Amino acid sequence: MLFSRNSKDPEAKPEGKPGLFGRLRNALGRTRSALVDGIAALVGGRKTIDAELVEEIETLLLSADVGVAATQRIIDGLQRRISRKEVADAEAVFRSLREDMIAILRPVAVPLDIPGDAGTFAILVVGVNGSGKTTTIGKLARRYKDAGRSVVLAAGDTFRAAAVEQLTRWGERNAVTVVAQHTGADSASVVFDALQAARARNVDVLLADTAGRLHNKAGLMDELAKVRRVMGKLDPDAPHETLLVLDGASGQNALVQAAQFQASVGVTGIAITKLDGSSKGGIVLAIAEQLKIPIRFIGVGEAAEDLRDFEPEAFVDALLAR
Ligand SMILES: Nc1nc2c(ncn2[C@@H]2O[C@H](COP(=O)(O)OP(=O)(O)OP(=O)(O)O)[C@@H](O)[C@H]2O)c(=O)[nH]1
Ligand SMILES: [Mg+2]
Repeated sequence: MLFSRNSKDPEAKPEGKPGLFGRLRNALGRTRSALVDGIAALVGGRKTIDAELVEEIETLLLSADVGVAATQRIIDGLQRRISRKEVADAEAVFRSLREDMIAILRPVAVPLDIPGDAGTFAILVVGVNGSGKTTTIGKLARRYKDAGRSVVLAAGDTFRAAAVEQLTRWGERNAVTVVAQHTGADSASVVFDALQAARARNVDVLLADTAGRLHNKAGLMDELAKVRRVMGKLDPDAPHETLLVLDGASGQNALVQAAQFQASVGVTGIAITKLDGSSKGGIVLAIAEQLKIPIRFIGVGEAAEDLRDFEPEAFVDALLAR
């Protein structure tokens, strides 16, 4: 565990388990205390909402990794409302932030829609080392199984010795077939075999793991492009989704990674993981404002149910909860 969860949840269910919103709120606790507690302290101690206060809020947003562009938009919104005399107290400040944050996030909150009868839907999962690719695949396998979909996993990370084993464990836990070869095998060939098998068996969803790779290593990015190409030989629309997994604690570097993966292999969706361990959850806003790529999922813990559909209102409310 990267942090110890706050067990005191006023909305806790009778059996002692926090509800979905409570879990999200707990998970975002670090970012919230960096951002919201700071703003509340600033606003609470003042009689007037003035320029100096706005500047301090701006600094807090930037240090929570909200990024320059999204911060500017949120601050502009706040200033506009102040000049219209709509913001006179702390509540109004928070309302202003909430409104603009949701406006930034809403356009990228596009759920991953898997059609029911269109053959195997192939999801290629990419990202830098340790961002959470394999774990996200395991969580997705569980989610799709629970929804009554058939699933096959492709152990396309043939580089790291323990990678196949890690994926196989997720497969076993969820009674899902894992197609794998030996360490050092050609990743494209593993994914090709897996997609072929999945299509032959009319499987609904193929989830293809890949080795973590630094976004600035051209050779490794070419290898990913090859994986894409061979998938396209079996089905011109495959991969139907290229899901980039970004570590929510990696700060502004996540934006650089995304740009590189986008240029090399094309990215159709993003999952942002480890928001539970990070005080920099504002990166979600930076990603939304600057990349305009759909954010499909957020990871807020290591358990299967800790992969959530990305819902802007729930996210912002959990972030700004006091
Ligand atoms: N707290 C927390 N941990 C996570 C989350 N997602 C993944 N992890 C942890 O992050 C670590 C790395 O996850 P992996 O899924 O192995 O990452 P990967 O991208 O497959 O790594 P490589 O294959 O080495 O590139 C593991 O310890 C996971 O349990 C999350 O949302 N929250
Ligand atoms: Mg992995």
